[in-house]
Amino acid sequence: MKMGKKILVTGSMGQIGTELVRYLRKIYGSESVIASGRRIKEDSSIAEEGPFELLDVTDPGQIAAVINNKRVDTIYHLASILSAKGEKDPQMLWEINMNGLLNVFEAARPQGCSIFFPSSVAVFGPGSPKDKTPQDTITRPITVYGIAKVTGEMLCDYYHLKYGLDIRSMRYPGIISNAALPGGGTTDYAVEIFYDALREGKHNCPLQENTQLDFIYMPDALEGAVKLMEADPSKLKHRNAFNVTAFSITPKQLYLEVQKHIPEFTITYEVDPVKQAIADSWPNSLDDSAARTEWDWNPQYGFEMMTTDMLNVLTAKLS
Ligand code: AKB
Repeated sequence: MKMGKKILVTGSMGQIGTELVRYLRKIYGSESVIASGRRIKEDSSIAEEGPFELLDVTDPGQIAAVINNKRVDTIYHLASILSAKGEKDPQMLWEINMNGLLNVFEAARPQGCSIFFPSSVAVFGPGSPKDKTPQDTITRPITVYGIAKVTGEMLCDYYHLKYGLDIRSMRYPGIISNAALPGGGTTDYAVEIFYDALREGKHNCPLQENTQLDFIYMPDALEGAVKLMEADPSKLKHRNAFNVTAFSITPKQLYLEVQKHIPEFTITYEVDPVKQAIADSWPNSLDDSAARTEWDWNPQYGFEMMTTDMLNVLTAKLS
């Protein structure tokens, strides 16, 4: 176990936070990782498993108090609204995602905390190359979520260059996971399809069957975040933010892969125009060679292996 760090995780009851807190506690020790969130969710045990603080990232004073009182030196700032939900209330998204990030930077500045900021494939837009989208290319998104992520990436650079904060970031594609559900994202279907296959034997997909998007499995998302934060800074030519991916699939391909395990499983398509427009504006596939070269991004789970593991874990969980 690596000791000596004091880590704060914001948004700890979300899809990534729930698993990242447990992962970090295994590496750095339970008492070294402070989970936080605006409220305690009834279906989450994160607040009982180790240190927890009620923390609203839209309140700068609350963040500064936790950082100072708990002597925090590293922040994984996950609190955010996802893409599809953001389109329903852009102002709320801006308040939480953008002003929340600014508040975290300002509170972290006097203490010189290191910060992990999850960016997203949502930074890309219709003008970006669709296939093998390069690390450095046009980023003109059409969602408020994407605009906040691009601005966030630029602020990461600004706070690094101007104030020397050690901020690192990666552009997550859709993340497939089996602990906490995602909510309000465009890629959520790729998690819901597993629950629906096992519980109902059918799934109603909000995206067209041929909509191709990048994904990674949660164990790789967690390992990647810590690997990036632990990487030798002299090797990082890019900081904000690295493209990462493991596999690029369509709803139909995912359906057929799940059906190999559950032959009676069926799918229908009822397209959500908001989600479809967002997905259509995102890349089909990313070029993640910079992450592979600069800090050894090396996802372990491919498409088939992820599907088998998801079904095994969820079958045990739901039985
Ligand atoms: C979403 O769908 O909004 C997120 C993302 C790709 O950033 N999962």
